[in-house]
Amino acid sequence: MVEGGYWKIKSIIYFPLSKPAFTYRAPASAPSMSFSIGIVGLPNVGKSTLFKALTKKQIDIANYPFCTIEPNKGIVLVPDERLKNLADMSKSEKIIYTTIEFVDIAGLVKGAHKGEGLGNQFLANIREADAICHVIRGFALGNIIHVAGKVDPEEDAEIVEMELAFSDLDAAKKHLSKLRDKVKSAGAKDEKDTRSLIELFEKKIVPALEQGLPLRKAGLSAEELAAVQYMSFLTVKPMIYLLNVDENTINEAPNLPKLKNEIIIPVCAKIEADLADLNAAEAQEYMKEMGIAVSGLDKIILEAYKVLNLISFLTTGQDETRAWTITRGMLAPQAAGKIHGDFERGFIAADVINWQDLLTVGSEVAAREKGMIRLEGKKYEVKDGDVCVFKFNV
Ligand SMILES: Nc1nc2c(ncn2[C@@H]2O[C@H](COP(=O)(O)OP(=O)(O)OP(=O)(O)O)[C@@H](O)[C@H]2O)c(=O)[nH]1
Ligand SMILES: [Mg+2]
Repeated sequence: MVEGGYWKIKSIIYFPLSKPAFTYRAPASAPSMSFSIGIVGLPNVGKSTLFKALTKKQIDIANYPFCTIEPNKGIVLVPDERLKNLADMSKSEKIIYTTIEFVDIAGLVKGAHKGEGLGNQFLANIREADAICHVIRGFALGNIIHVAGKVDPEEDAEIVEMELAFSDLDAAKKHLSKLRDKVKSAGAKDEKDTRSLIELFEKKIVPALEQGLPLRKAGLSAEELAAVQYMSFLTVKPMIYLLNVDENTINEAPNLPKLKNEIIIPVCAKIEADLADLNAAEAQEYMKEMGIAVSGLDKIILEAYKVLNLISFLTTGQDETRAWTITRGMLAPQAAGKIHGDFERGFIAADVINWQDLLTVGSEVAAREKGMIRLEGKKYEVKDGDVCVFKFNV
């Protein structure tokens, strides 16, 4: 009862009367970090054309939790059929797809590390990327200039690999000299560690890079790689190769050049650009006409998931159905931590059911009645397609 007046409610703020000691629903849409992929290649190979095609449509429809995006960064939703089905079952208000960020940079030329072309400083923009997408020109000369005057995918790829290695070499040498200075100053606490790092740089890292060998192929052990993770070396990152082919040769996969046993994904930036301008039904029709089963974007995402060793687990409820990206092998508490730090810190257990099983039985209640929901603990390794409900207490 309010004396002598009336209530005028301007806004309503909801707050819990007492903090529940035991909650286990995911809060609505905490922003999650995207995995990011940097796009490299020679100039005029179609990097920006592809980048624009990949990110154009997606940005329009995206319900992503980022407000500003720099012009050379684009967020792409990871298509996931499972979400729609689960959202229908749960009558979810919204679907939140997991995302991948693409970063487009200038083209590298031979000698970029010595300042040729635009130099190589712009590589700093992809140092933090999780993987690299290397675009190689496969489309004919026509009126689009090729820096070397001829289309030679193998040689072009080699030039780019070398420039990435030289960029890492530069960083490695600078760091090595710092390490040497450090060990000279007497009484350095971590002298032993520093000396073994110096040895790793001198014996393995610098010699490999001097030969233009990417570090991921330099035979470093997992421990050695972990020891230099803070360097964000470009040539350690997994690489996806894309061959940007003419639209009339997109289906001639057997003619693809062999790149030192690497898997090359053929895409046609031009077709992707056309697809980006169509609605879903038109795009389907166009792809059928061109004889393409999977769009370039889907191919890149599938490959990225493979090389990055990624999987998705799912959450579903009335407010939202959502996919969360994690690394294969991640245990339940860390996976829960992707949703919220508290979920990891106060992890108790997880209710888990495969998405297909849940759909088949039709509802969480029915699944519970049939005893199909498993209670998993801290040691549980989350699987692709697991629908999870985390229980925690902080
Ligand atoms: N015929 C044909 N032309 C293409 C294709 N992809 C891109 N191009 C053309 O090639 C030119 C260069 O494309 P961009 O996407 O700007 O190339 P880029 O790799 O970003 O180049 P830089 O930013 O200079 O390193 C443009 O005129 C594109 O229209 C393709 O698949 N087929
Ligand atoms: Mg460009």
